[in-house]
Amino acid sequence: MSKAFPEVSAIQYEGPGTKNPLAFKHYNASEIIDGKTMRDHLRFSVVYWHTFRGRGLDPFGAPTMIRPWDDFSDSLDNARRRVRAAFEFIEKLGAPFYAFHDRDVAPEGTTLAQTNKNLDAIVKVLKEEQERTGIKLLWGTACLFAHPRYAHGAATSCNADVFAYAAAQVKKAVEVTHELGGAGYVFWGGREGYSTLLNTDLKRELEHLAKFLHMAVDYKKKIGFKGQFYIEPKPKEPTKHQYDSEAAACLNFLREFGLMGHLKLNLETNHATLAGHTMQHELEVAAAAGALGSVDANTGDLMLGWDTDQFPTDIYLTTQCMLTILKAGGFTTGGLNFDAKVRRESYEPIDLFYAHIGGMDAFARGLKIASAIRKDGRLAEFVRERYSSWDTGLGKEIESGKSSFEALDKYIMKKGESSPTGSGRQEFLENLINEFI
Ligand code: XLS
Ligand code: NI
Ligand code: NI
Repeated sequence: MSKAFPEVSAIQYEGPGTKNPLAFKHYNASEIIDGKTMRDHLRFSVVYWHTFRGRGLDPFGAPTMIRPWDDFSDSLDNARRRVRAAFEFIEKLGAPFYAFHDRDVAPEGTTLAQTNKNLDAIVKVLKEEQERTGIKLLWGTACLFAHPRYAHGAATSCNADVFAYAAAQVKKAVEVTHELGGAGYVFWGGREGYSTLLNTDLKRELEHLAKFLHMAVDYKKKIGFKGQFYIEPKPKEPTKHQYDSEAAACLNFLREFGLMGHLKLNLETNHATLAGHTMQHELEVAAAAGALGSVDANTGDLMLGWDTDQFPTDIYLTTQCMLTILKAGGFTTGGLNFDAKVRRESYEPIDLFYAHIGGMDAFARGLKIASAIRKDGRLAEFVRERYSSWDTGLGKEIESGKSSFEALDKYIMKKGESSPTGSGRQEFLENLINEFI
């Protein structure tokens, strides 16, 4: 087969001084940071849907993307060619992982049986390419949002038949993820929400979603799939309200329905900002619950209220992300998955390289900066000192559960007023961060 990207060879690390736009300035895969290679810290992943299925169409205009290897038909041959092109791209880029939805890789047939057969045919090619290149599957997932049958939801549909269809689809998607040695599997509730409460039994829908996930957990055990399950929060779009709206809502749902421990969170930057949070907030919330799993690395446009899925280039953002990820002990099964798409105007194949190289360099810098901040120690020391009243005496007693309202009342009555609290020093700390950027 002729090459999809004949003008590009393997992207190399050339260092910060290079003017070569097809080289890394900061991502040096084998460089050791804090005892681990950058490759193992960052675990970059390329998404199949935006990068190999995105065509640049929007509600106002036709597709723009030029993809010479793709005739845009639904044939299996086209799907096979696309796999070869995808792996050529990921291999030249030097990303160790990829991620896909079942329907990104293989076309739907007229029945589920036919669709599953199509999927099997393409999984065979994916497996071949994984073996040829050493590229691994970060996670698989099922598209439970594109087909009209899912317009009212999948696991939260008002129609029990649709729930059954979704279950059968996820069963198959988990099987192929297992077959491909996937490190994880993602549940993103693309239609699990509502457009109006007037027609919605919210309590029942949430219970159904929980039942669905419990069945998935049972099935995972049954087939011996050891990959990590994740749930991916997003507050809105496509529905007006999505049940998995943000990290805290997901954690509450998992706890309420006995699913904690079975699923971690896959957090996406643009979803965090749509929920009115910073990405670092979402990461901290997940980490505090021991549920920080993986990251869909992208960024939104704060001027726009939808999921623009742009490539991350903001060093301040990547630094904040890496500070929290390093503090939480780094990725185990998860990674930095570029759930991001090139702009409609960036329609040439080469733009896919520029976009990913930029995202990888931005996170590599974030990693180096975060590691330097941690090594320097002043930030952590400030936070430690700020809470030092909890390390001994009264604070220690409260934390260890040895106190009570009566005891505290007695203590403060005797003292008359609390001791002064030190300055929060926000500006000082912001300046400190900038020292490293
Ligand atoms: C959409 C989601 C989706 C998930 C996978 O906004 O980010 O792409 O990551 O279904
Ligand atoms: Ni995502
Ligand atoms: Ni998204």
